[in-house]
Amino acid sequence: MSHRIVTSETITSDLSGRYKSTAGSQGKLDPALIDSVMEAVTRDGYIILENLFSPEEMDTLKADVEPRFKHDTGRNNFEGLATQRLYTMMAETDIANPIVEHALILGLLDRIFEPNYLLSQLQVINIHPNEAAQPLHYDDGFYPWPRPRRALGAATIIAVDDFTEENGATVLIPQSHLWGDRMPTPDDKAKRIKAVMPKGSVLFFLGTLWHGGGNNQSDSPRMCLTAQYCAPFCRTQENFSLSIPTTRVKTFSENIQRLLGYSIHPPFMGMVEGKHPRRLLDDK
Ligand SMILES: O=C(O)CCC(=O)C(=O)O
Repeated sequence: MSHRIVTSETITSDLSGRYKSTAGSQGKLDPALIDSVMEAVTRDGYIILENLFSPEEMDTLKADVEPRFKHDTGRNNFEGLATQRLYTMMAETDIANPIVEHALILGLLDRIFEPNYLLSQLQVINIHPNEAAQPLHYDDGFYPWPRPRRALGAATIIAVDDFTEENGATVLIPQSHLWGDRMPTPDDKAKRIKAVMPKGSVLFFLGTLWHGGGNNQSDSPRMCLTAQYCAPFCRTQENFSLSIPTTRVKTFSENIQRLLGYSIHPPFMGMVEGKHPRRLLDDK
């Protein structure tokens, strides 16, 4: 039996008059570069982009976010009982915005998702010494849709500190994005690799890839920034519309505004009173 999606053009076309999509408006990159990165992502489920950001940018980010942690530990073994997490950072600081909207990252997301994909969550994760390994998981697992399937999410993990064999570098199982609905077996776990990378590098991976934070056996914390993105018709993990005041969003770039939900999935998902949500950012 074949499955067909039958829909009317009205349901798929962009009905907004004033605010046409700004998707794909980031700085242009050589399409051949995006092709070669996407080839690895499609095959392996991930890629490491070494030194995409400078060590100095990472030091500046660290100095900005470190005083903002509100808790010394997480609340369970998923958040990490020896791990600090900073949520909703855009409400306080825009230090991470250029990283969230880096042209290469948006270029990859443009290939993976429909226009007007969303930022699903943004966190700083600081794994302290003696932290145990996080349970393996895949990030878009909360969308109840059978696997194997397309990715409904994608993520970046940016090494703010060097990621080493000892200090809790993210652990992942290459090609696990292709699996059906199953848990990792002992054989799969034997194929785990650690995303060892110098600070300023980015682990980019699909929401269907099995991974987790590593155990930190070193004597220093391991900090990362992580941004997760999702398809424009999926619910985001963090409810940024409620947590980031419009007055702050007005000061952000169009890319960030779009990622935070001041955009629509055609014809009108995301509307406010039947209108494009970007109108909320207009000066009255
Ligand atoms: O910190 C890491 O390396 C990964 C964390 C992670 O996958 C998560 O918290 O969902």
